[in-house]
Amino acid sequence: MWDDKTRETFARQGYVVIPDVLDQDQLDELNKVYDQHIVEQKDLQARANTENRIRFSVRGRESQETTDRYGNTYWGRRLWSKAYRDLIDNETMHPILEEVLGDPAWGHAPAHLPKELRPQFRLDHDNVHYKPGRKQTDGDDPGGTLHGNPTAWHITCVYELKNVGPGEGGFGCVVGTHKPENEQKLLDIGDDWKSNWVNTEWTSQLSNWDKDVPVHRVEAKAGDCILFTEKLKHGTIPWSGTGERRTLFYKYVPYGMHHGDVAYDTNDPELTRRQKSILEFSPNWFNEPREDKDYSGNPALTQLHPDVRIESDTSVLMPGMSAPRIRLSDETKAKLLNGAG
Ligand SMILES: O=C(O)CCC(=O)C(=O)O
Repeated sequence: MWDDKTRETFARQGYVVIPDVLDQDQLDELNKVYDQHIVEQKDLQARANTENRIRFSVRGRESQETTDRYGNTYWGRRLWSKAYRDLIDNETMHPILEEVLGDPAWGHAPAHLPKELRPQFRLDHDNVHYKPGRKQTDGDDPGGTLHGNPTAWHITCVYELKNVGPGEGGFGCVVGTHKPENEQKLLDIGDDWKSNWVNTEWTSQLSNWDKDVPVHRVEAKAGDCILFTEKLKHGTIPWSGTGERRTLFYKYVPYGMHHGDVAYDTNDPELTRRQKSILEFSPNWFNEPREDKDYSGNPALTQLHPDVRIESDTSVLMPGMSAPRIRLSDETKAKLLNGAG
């Protein structure tokens, strides 16, 4: 499943579909809980009739605050059920995540991440996308804009709970744009390529789109996992399937690199030890908090690892890849430059 051919596909495209990751029993449970907690909720039913995508998080279903051993505050309580918790460390995806987030050659982990910490990746956040089946009478669906950046450091497991057939929409991307050389081809298009990237009933692609960087509309069966790097330009293609879109996104980061600002409740007694370790904040970090967020509830997010560096060494990278951007304040950079860190 994750052999050299799959690695090569992932390295070239920036995404790969790993087939049959979930069996029918897992799908049945995930869909059953989805039915109970999501689709039957009246407010969501109402919103399902609008043109907007429905997005929410597995973590945020109920809220309750708890505190971990480092004094961080966690928000949210349950990951719905065993099947949802088991996706945190899915047996097929776990070794793949460990490699892609642990080996700096892929450009997610900083090159200076000590070897013993490399296996310790983390689930940073998650999303759920839902779309009801489309009817002739339904109005416009604008889809989403392209985003992603070659210097990103997180990767996503996209679990499809229902089939996504040819041309139905859902996950789309511009193949190869996780590499700066290909990203440049998009930047050279000029105009608003972020919004005008795909031809559908409701949207259209710019006429001067560079054919070297084609858009892929990714099809998948229920139970498949689309693995993509957030370095890749990707977005939501308007949904035109007659059936529902039910997609789960589990977004992971290397040890000591955070993307979001909230965390999971690791005091949940139903989590396994391995799941807890994948959810728990690291005690120290290789990047610093975002300036636009309040981290007072999460003091450990500000503790830097002694080996922090301003930049990741690019000599370790696979051909064409970018190193992760190390987010540090100007003050920290100045200290590191002066040899104080
Ligand atoms: O599959 C989709 O709808 C796109 C998802 C997306 O844009 C994201 O996860 O950042």
